[in-house]
Amino acid sequence: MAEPELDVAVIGAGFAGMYMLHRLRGLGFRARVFEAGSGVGGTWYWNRYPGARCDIESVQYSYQFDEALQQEWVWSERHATQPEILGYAEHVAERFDLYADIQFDTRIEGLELNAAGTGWTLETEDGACFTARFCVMATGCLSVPNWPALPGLENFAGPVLHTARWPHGAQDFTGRRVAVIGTGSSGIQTIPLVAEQADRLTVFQRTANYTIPARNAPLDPEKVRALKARYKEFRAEAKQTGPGIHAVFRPASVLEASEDEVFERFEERWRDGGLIFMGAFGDLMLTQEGNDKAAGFVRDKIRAIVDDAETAERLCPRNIIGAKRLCVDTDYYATYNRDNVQLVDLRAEPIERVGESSIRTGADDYPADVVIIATGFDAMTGALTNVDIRGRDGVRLAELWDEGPSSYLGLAMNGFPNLFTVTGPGSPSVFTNMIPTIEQHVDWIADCLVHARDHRHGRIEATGDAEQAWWAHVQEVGRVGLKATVDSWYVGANVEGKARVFLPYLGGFPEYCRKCEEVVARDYEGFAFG
Ligand code: NA7
Repeated sequence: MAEPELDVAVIGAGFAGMYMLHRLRGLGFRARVFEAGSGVGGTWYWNRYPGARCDIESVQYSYQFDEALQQEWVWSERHATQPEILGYAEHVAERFDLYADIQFDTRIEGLELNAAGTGWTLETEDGACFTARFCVMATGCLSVPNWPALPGLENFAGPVLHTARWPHGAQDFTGRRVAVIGTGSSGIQTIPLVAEQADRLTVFQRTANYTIPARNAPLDPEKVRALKARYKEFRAEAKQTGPGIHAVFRPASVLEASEDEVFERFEERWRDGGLIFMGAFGDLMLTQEGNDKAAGFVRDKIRAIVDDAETAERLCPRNIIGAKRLCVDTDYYATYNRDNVQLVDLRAEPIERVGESSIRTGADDYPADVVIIATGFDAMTGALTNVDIRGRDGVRLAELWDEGPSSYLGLAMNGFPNLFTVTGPGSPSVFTNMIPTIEQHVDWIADCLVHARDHRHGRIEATGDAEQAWWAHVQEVGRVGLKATVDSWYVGANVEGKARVFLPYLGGFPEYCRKCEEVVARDYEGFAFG
């Protein structure tokens, strides 16, 4: 059999693929990254809509593998904008000379396991083929756009812009009538900015969402200096929390606190802003009664901010707060006080048809020159099932996962030897601070590859038993509390026809790391080598 061209092929040049490449090269592996886009950054390359920002604080949403990098890079704001995060990714690519081994504008369409089960053939969209001993899918959790089935959308005369595939270059909405469909994080971030420009903005909301003020602001250089003086310790402390985020998570029970205290604590968190709102009490996600207190607090805020009582009620979510990912915004609710903004409740009047220059619901016809689709992603599995991955005996991953995915640690799948996933389903990924979690996964994969090389193993594969046991554990932990009770992308419920399965691991970052370390200590327990 011919020698494969590469030791390791990495798919995707987001934060996972970039760091994977850096590690692999440092270890002497022949590695190349294949990237569909024309630049690095992954989700931050594609999601260029106005208002796009990270909901994790910039000083935490960044790499820590290189002390000089984290000391020298200067973030300007508490929550970094998409252009700043993209600039950071580009800086890292240049700083570590990653561009030399990234092949851009190359979409991998298929992966085929060789007959011996010891390597993969990669097929690109253009029909080119590459061979590699190992493949690492660094394809991201939020990278495949979810397009809504809207009858007539193809006949709309103006631009149709998906937040997750935003065109390069500024879009000018001045004098235009804009429709936004979807009120998740992307919609909530972009709506206030589009409203400032557009002549008219009509927001089509299917489910009202909870959002907390970001309280974004320039970073205080003094505070940053103090943080950088102990960055390593700060990072280590962050890793001890469930989400891997440095913040105060109060363990106290909301059910045992007095009404005054409950109000005080929520008020404090609302004032401070950000995702950490849910850290006000330790049991907000455990009981309906406790959760109602947080939900009720936010609903009262919405009613206080939004002038029109009917609009305020439409904006008030009725489901569990924190079951879907909490949103973080700047002036979202207040935007509905503008004369040029209108909210349409799709539960009361579903979209019937998109016309050439309007959107028709059961109740009215709303004129539009531009449609912004903010309907999210085929999260966590979409980027894996979108590649035609054919494992042992020609089994297709997409077919195997038809009833829902399964994975060992979110890192590897039985039947697909020598294939790793970074933050795959069954990893803590989206419940944690993604970049540090990516670093943990990449380091684990790098160590595993070195182990295989040192022991002259040509094949590494998760065993079926280990995968089943881990997946059962992921499902069991996912059922704890209220998270799984709501339709969300965490359970695959946002994509029509997708199996409803709990996708990320809810057991927390420390517990996950402990398990990964234990696997290694037990000589890669749950993996078969050949
Ligand atoms: P999300 O959070 O999945 O939000 C998508 C929004 O689009 C949400 O309001 C959906 O309503 C709505 N949606 C989806 N399909 C439709 C159709 N067919 N018609 C009308 N409305 C629809 O995606 P985002 O991009 O905002 O954010 C994803 C993550 O990125 C976010 O959680 C952060 O982690 C960053 P629904 O609630 O399903 O009724």
